[in-house]
Amino acid sequence: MNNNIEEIVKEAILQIKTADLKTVENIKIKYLGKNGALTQILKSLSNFSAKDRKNIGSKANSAKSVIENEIESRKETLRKTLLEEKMQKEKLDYSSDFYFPFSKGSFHPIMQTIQDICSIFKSLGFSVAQGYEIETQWYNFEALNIPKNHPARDVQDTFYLEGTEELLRTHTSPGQIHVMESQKPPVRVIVPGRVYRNEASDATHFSTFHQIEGLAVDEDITFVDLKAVLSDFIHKFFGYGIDISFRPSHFQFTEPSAEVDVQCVFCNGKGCRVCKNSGWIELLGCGIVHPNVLKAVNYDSEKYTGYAFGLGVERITMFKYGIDDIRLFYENDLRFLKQF
Ligand code: FA5
Repeated sequence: MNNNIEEIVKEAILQIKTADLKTVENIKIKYLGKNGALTQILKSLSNFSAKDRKNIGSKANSAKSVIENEIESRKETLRKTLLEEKMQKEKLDYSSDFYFPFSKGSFHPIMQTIQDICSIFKSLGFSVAQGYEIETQWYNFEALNIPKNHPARDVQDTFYLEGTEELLRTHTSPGQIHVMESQKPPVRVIVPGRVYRNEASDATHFSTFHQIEGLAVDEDITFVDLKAVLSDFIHKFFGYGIDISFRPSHFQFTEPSAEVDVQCVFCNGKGCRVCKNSGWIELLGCGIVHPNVLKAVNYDSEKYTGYAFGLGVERITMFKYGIDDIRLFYENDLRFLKQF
């Protein structure tokens, strides 16, 4: 009888190993069901002596658990395989219109330009840092060599936060100060961000817009490095056929300073509403970092020099895509946004 039980277990396990879900249920009935092989043995125990009954009964019961466990583990394996097959078959393609009937989103053109500009400057060895939209007057003005009551503060009409010393930054230049406070030269960084100015809108001016600040500080940096890096950037961004002009200018935080203009694409330099009949559109301000700015962050202004620039992201995007009014970026008109 003992041999018989072992044979039954072997036979059952062999069958279970290759059984599908339906067969496995039949095997269960065959061995453990009401008239199953093991049930028959257990039912017949009364025919045996007390000693054999105990021995055979215990063997038959453990054989029963072995077969039950085997069946459960086979079922589990089969269920998992079926589920995997099903998932594989029913894998959803979310890019397909069939499963996703809504139109796909895209980045706002301003965000796209910021990403494009960042990746060009990264390829030129610059890292990317973040500044703060709410700034103190020290970071936005004083540290940038714009002392209290200086007329230069009137140039940028500022949104002050009521009852505080704080303001909405008028440019990304305070980002330069944060970077220099947190690291020693050499520095090569760009700081993209949104800026605010309390000024009237027209085709090229808006009260909220984006800038990308650039800063490089090291020994022996000159205006030639600045010109080279900006020309390289502009050519990489717009292509090599573009006309650029470096025009002398004034910023409190750079000396000498310049503004970079590109020939107006809307009128090919003849003069129009967008370029205010000048034939040129101003893209950015730049210059050699003023020694007072280096001193404000405890850099040795005898040892180090640097250049800085601030690009207008909306202007660059207008120029790249031939958009003749900055306000279009902020009207949330889907017919406009869908083109990007
Ligand atoms: C500045 O903001 C300086 N911080 C730039 C700078 C940085 C100079 C580092 C030197 C060194 P400006 O006010 O000119 O400069 O603004 C820089 C650029 O932002 C402009 O060339 C223009 O492209 C863009 N810009 C300025 N005002 C507006 C506006 N209201 N709307 C949209 N773009 C603007």
